[in-house]
Amino acid sequence: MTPAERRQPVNRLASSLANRRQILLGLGGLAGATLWPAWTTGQDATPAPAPMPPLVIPEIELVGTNDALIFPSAISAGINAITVRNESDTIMHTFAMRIPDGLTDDDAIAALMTEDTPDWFGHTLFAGNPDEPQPGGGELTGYVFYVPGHYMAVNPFSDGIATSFDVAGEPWGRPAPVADFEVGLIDMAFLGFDEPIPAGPHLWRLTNHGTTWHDLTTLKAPDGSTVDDLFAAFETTPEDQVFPDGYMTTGGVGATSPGVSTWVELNLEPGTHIAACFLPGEDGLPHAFNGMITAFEVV
Ligand SMILES: [Cu+2]
Repeated sequence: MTPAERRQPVNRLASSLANRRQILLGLGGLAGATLWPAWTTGQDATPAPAPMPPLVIPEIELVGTNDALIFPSAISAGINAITVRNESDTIMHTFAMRIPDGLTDDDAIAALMTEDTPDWFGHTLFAGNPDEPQPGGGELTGYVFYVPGHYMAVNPFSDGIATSFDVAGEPWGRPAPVADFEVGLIDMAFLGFDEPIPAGPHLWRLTNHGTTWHDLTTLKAPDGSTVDDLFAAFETTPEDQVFPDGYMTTGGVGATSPGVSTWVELNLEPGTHIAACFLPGEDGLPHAFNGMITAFEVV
């Protein structure tokens, strides 16, 4: 096979690029070691591969109202841009989980309703998603990677309203967005809040490096306040109020499984904030009560 003949499949693949998997599979079937120098030096008049077509990331809306959670019944696998809009009059807190093959929506709802959660619940996939947009139309946008399967999205703050959806197709090909910040979630702490965070809109990537589910809530707090101040304020907060007076949610991400990355654009104002994970652990307590909470400054 001449070098030109070897290049043909590569050029054809590059110019007809539908996703990266095609390229990877194509190169894997060729003599990569001899192919690479000829392909990169362009020693003859073979035209350069056509520019790659843009890889379009689907834009999907998740809308919460007082009595419904609205999401497409089917989306494509891979990275999706998710905008969560809160049209209810209270906090919207959502998560999406993959229901294991062979189980039904009813099985998933039963698992959510019982205190004695079944085994699968602890290791099914929680994909992470932008979370806690402001009531009355607030929006948060982020990026979520979905593997194929059947999912259920739940908003526990509106009487457990849920909707299920299917994810199908090839999850390869759409590149992960480039984030401004990296935040790590571990058992039981956050990584990445040692330095002040610049104010304004920034894309955060959160990765769960732990062994159990985690999420992130950011709260605008009274300037100079500490985690202890927040805990003290909770003690006098009425039961029907989610956060104490003076503390306002400024967005975060919903439940995220170990090994999963999820992205959210947060737009924080200067001042003291709190980052916390309120997901329950095996002891039934929110992780925040076991140390997964920190104050940080936005400047
Ligand atoms: Cu946690």
